[in-house]
Amino acid sequence: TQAPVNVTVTGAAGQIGYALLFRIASGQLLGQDTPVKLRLLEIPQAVKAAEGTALELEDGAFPLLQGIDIFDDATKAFDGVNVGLLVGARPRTKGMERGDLLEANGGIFKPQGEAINAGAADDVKILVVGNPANTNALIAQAHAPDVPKERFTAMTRLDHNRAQAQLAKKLGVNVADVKKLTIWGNHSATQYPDIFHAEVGGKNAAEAVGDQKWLEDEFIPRVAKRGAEIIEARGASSAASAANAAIDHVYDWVNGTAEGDWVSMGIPSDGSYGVPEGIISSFPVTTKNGSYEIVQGLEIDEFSRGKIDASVRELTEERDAVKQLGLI
Ligand code: NAX
Repeated sequence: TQAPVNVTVTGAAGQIGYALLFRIASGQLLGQDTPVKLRLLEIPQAVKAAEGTALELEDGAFPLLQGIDIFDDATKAFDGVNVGLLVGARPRTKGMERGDLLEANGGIFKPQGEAINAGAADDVKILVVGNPANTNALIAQAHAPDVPKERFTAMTRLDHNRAQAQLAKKLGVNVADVKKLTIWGNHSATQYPDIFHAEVGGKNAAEAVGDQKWLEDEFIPRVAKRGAEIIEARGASSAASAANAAIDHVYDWVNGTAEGDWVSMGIPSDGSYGVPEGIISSFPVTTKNGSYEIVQGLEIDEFSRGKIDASVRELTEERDAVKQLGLI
């Protein structure tokens, strides 16, 4: 058997953490042949709650779980990290301006980036879930100059999965029949879920839908605002579905995407599709042997171009704001 993989989870005592940790322990993050060691990071006030979760993890008697350590110090938590799930973040509270939000998160993701730089394993892979995820990933990346830039990613897989489910429902097919969907841009309400290259049972999805009005007035806003719909219904933000998407993101990054399909990941742009180099934006990607590649050569029509540009503009504004704050 393999040596255990060190998985660091921040915000471990939060609601996503609670849904995520048991699935990691059961082998769903990396596969059924890969033992894991969990390294949980929390703020001091939440360490006790994380310890409670650790007791329950023990009670799961997971054969692949080879250890749990709990820290309130990022340098320790990221020591030897192979896979880092950065879930803990500072949420926007009443009266907070965007600048305040970015600054508060800078106070979290800067030291975590430094800790990753100091202690991460050579093969480290980072997924930022905590919002604003794309820009938080950019901040962490900026403070980890010794780690290859492409190892810092942000989660848009929940948006991808939401789009897949909505499209399957509309067409009355199984989600597994929907392939090649793309989320472009920011994990925010400006994101663009693109069905023009998607396939349903081998046919073009946009043609199968044949309803531009549904696309513009229902599908795109429903996917982009699904988070708010969940809060409205549940009285709390998406947790198990977010944890599920984090599992999907990392599993596919490590184990590869299926032939004839792709996934969406927030990754540092290489300038593809006119997205400014360096910002962390969502793209269609295929993965293989632990690395990913942007799907090239897709034709982008005027409608899609406008949507992608709008979301990318928001990302460049966020980047400029954190630059101005001295966070990158
Ligand atoms: P919770 O508030 O339940 O949990 C967050 C946890 O993070 C808390 O236990 C808190 O103590 C901890 N924390 C705060 N600062 C920390 C630090 N510096 N180091 C370590 N831990 C720290 O939030 P939860 O519902 O779990 O959501 C976590 C984050 O995911 C939020 O930022 C949320 O906005 C974001 N989401 C991102 C999604 C995505 O698709 N990218 C979707 C779901 C979710 O909304």
